[in-house]
Amino acid sequence: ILGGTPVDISAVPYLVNLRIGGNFICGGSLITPTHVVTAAHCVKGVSASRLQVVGGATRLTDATAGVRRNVAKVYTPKAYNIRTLHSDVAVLKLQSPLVGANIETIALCNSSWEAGNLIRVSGWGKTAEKSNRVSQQVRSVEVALITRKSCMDQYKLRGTIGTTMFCAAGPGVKDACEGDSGGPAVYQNQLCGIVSWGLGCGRRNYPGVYTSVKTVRSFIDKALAL
Ligand code: 4AZ
Repeated sequence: ILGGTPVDISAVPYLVNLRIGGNFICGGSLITPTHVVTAAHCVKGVSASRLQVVGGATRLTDATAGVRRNVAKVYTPKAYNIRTLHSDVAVLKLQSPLVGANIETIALCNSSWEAGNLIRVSGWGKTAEKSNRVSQQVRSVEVALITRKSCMDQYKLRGTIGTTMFCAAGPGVKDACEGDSGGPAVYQNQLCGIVSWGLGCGRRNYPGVYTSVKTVRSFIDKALAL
């Protein structure tokens, strides 16, 4: 997270961190006591048995912090495209309910928005593009939603802003970064976006790109029913 502030996990109790073999890889959001939404690019091809989810932890270190759960199943949509990051969403089914202090579920998106509305993004990602490490403490920032047209114009030949994506950035140097992927973008107390990609972090003319939860809602609902 660039341009944000450190927060306690109690301010973002739906935010979980994802680990492979104990190592932090991505953020995620708890949508039922046994389901986490994250980005497909975080978990595609990873065996569920290697994945763990930690809730209720403000800091990444400190092995005793938070509540840890193993993952039983990883679901990604057929439409996910590893090159374009179309449909960059995954649902993780946990082996047992993730409950405890400062752990809460978040509702899926029902809201509509317009350019300029602010959406809250949180995670343990890098605090500068050129940094070589993630943040130990969770951080949070509000970024402004950008029209599809202006995002497409800004990315031009540097990427495709597909129908499952939306863009947000600034004002000023405010953005998600590496390590924030899979984490929540929250509007009106609803999970409306998933951190997906961007060219660098906090660069002028290259907004953060998010998976639009509304556009992948049918996949999420199907995964919850499995
Ligand atoms: C990443 O590499 C990443 N500035 C996530 C978000 C953004 C850029 C990169 C958005 O996971």
